[in-house]
Amino acid sequence: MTEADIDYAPLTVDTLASRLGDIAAITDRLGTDTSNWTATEVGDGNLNLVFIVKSKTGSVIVKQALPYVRLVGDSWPLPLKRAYFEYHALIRQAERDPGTVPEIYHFDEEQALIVMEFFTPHIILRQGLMAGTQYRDLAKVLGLFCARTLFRGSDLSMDTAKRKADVALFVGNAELCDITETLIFSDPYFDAERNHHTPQLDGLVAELRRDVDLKVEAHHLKAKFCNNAETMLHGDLHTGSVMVTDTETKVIDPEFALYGPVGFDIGMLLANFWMAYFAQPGHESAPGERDGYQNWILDVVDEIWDVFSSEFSRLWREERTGILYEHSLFEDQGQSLASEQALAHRLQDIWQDLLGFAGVEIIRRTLSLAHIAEYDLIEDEAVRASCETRGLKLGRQLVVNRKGISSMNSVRDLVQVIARKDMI
Ligand code: SR1
Ligand code: MG
Repeated sequence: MTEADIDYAPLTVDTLASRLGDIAAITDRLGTDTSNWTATEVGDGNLNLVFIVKSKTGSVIVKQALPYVRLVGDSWPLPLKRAYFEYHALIRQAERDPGTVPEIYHFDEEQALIVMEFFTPHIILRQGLMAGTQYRDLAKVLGLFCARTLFRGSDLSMDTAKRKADVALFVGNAELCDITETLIFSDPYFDAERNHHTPQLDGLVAELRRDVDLKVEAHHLKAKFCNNAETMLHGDLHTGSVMVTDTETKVIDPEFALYGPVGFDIGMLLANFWMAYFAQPGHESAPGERDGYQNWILDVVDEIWDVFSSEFSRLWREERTGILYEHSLFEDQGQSLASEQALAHRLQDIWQDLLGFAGVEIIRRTLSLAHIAEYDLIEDEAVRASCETRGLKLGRQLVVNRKGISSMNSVRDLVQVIARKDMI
């Protein structure tokens, strides 16, 4: 059966109650009297329908894949099966880092829909970063989430037959992988049809596209992304995939899940904080108003990396049950220091990879199809271009010079030097 043969139909606010009103997992929460339900479509992402459905007794999120890319329209078809991969990723993330992702109440593969926990009063982190709001425990939750999901989805931890079965399962998410491979690693480096950028960047864009070192390194990173099925990645871990309140942080939307290199998720995440940092002058009401907030963003980045590396190290020492770096070869031979040496090497590889992946993420969010609200909502084009230019300068450095950047302090210095320079 192909997707064309099935009885799929997109939900609307008017049909949702009649179509979902007899599903126990939903009526348990909203009640059986669907006349009390209200549905609002709130999808503001690039791909799907998202409904908040409420009644007097509860609320749920209903997320349904559309057969095309919502951002572009039906000229860009996209398979419905991405909901299946999101469902499988959410189940695995919930096991590996309990309490951080939404609980699933119901999954309908044919209708490509997932009914899940509605996080309220949480907002999308990207909105909070534009508003200049600080969040407690944000870095801790994100650092732990990355370390636990990335370690526990790999051959450092899993039964290898199960991991191989998972690699086979997620390999089917080829079309979403293709979006990442194309939009992140290739499109920004030539005049691709879907690209767009702020006009004042024309000169810099031409320079970047002539930059042989940048193009070669971006492609080395693409090769790493395509060839290294190390662990199950979230696959799209930017600040639009994080929901927050003052005290809680949650991670959503793993429909791009795939097996890939450990450094990818964390690199994409840090890139989005660095872009939020450079975008702040476009959101302040007086010059310098957001200086303190920019420092807070850099503190968050420092802490995410610290928490990630400590938790990854703890898991390495306490949960290394997979086929890689077996205890029988190291600790059991009285060679704990050898296992520490191997850990240091792995963290060093992850560090260099994450810098590179962060760099290409920054560049693509400025030049390729899918941009970020922090930049796009800056109305003054000259201000927007100067924020974006700073990001591009950092992105290029991270991609080309990642092997020469040894610590987060060096990145912090680099970010601050770039921030002080006159750009346009
Ligand atoms: C066509 S989809 C564009 C982007 O939106 C998603 O959130 C991913 O980041 C993807 O690259
Ligand atoms: Mg998304």
